[in-house]
Amino acid sequence: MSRACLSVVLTAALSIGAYSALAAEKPSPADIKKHATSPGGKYQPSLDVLKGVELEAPGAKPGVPTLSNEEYFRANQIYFDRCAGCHGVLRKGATGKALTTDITRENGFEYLRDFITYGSPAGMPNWGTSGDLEKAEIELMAKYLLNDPPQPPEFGMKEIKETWNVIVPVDQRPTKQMNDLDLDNLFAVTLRDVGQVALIDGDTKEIVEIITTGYAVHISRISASGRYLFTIGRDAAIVLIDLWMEKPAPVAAVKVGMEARSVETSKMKGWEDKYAIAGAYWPPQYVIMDGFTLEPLKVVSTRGMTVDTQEYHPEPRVAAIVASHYNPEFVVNVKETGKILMVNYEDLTNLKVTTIDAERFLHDGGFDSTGRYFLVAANARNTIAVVDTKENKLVALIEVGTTPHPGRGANFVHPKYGPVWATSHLGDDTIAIIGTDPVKHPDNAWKVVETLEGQGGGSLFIKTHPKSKNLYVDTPLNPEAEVASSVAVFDLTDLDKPYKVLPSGEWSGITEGVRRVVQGEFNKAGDEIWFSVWNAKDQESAIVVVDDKTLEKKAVIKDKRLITPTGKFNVFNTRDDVY
Ligand code: DHE
Repeated sequence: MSRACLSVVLTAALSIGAYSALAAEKPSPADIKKHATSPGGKYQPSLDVLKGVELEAPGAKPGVPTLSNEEYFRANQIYFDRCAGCHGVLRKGATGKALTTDITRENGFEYLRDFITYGSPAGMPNWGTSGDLEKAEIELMAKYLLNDPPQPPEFGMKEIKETWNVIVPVDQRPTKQMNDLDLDNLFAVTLRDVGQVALIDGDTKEIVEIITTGYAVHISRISASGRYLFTIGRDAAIVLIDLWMEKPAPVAAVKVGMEARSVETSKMKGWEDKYAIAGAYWPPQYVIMDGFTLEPLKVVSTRGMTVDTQEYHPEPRVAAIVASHYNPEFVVNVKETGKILMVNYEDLTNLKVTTIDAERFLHDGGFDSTGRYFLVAANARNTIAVVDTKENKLVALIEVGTTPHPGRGANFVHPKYGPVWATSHLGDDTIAIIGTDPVKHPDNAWKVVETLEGQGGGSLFIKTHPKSKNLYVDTPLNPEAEVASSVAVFDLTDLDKPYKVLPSGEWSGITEGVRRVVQGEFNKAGDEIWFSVWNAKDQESAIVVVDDKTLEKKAVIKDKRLITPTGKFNVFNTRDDVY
């Protein structure tokens, strides 16, 4: 991870638990010493793109410190980078407390300055005593919080259309695959800090193409036909790549907002490839597009009431989106309100949306092995929500460990409990195994049937494959470098056996950096798993390929173009939801 990017993840994140911040008493020096930032706390959204937007300073107000435009811009940068993930873009609160001026002005400058300096044991980071912010920066932030929050611009159909670009019209694209790549076994690899995706041949392990995508590109998804690859950057830029071209290349692009993380394409029988959808963090909205050209067709806001207290939330971000296999629908997870929207794309004019009240702070998730049930982590609520995508109903809310982070999770058949899905956690070392078969194993369904103990907290992704007998658990955000650079492997035929540790960072041969080992992804055959060895932008990174049978190193992919590799998406497994 680059230093800048690490600081984005670490510092933005540091604000976890800030919810109790301003409501609490000023902390005592003894309490201040209790501060510890958990790995979960190191993983909050940073409004990375918004921080670059020049927003005008509010005019002078009696009793409120005036900031120059320059000071205001700097304060906005710090706020969007480090605070907005928890306190919200509009400062109306998310996982953190609201910081609106009715609250901040009552507390006053000195209180705010001290609170930012020392933090609170409940979770507000000690920005000053940790050395993360200088005294002058803290004073600037205290003054900034006394001023009205900025209102970043909206990004409606007009703005979206202005960014839309069809690079190769549909009628000028090939009518058959023009290259001899084994497309099903191609991997799209996020090169995070250079805003690129590397297409790597799963058989030869050669880089086929490096394609420029959006800023700090986040994920790739693949159309139902396997022809079109969609990438989304944190700047909400979507790039559509045609894998049939002689040299796979972008054929369309569009920006669906200013900050985003998720993209998906229609997979229902009869609707394959037809539509794409992307969800934005700012403005809070989702956009349905033509799947072949990215023409924006429909923009829908997610602003609304929370599922628990039923209060209005002005900026509920769109987190994971998956495509239903049972209905012509997208499953859209709205983070801050806790709603799961089943968006039916049959008739975009008379849009039918089934709203399922789940739990607040939905983040990431995946299907069970049948593709019928979708399990998603409400991470700040230590809960997995399950929805039935056939009946469009909430099935269960299951309490798991601290800050679950499944990625898409892992499906396997448990020797005792039958079909299960598992998640690891950012906030503790456990792996929660949940029964998913309400027909043959009704007593185990939608319950944690077993909890394993892994290497430590800071896990982001867990993975297996229908053909594998292993469960791989990464720990890239663990504070111990050795744990962050290795993977724990459990034997699925005997979960009582101690896990094995694969020192993938060491196997890469790289000696510099933390070598965070992140996100296992299987090849199509399910006999090898790829891990990114993720280092800073100016350091060497790699991909280590592990033989699933022997658990030995099979190959190391190194190339000077492989800068900050993180997520990897095998075309076949991503298209068919195999995990
Ligand atoms: Fe992710 C998935 C949001 C930081 C790598 N990430 C997701 C999804 C969301 C999300 C909502 C689900 C998308 C879907 O399925 O439709 N990620 C966020 C954040 O808000 C957060 C915490 C901070 C931020 O400001 O972005 C964040 N994510 C990261 C990283 O730092 C990671 C480790 C490295 C990187 O490339 O940025 C990272 N996120 C990933 C990956 C996936 C992902 C690899 C897809 C996993 C999969 O198997 O599908």
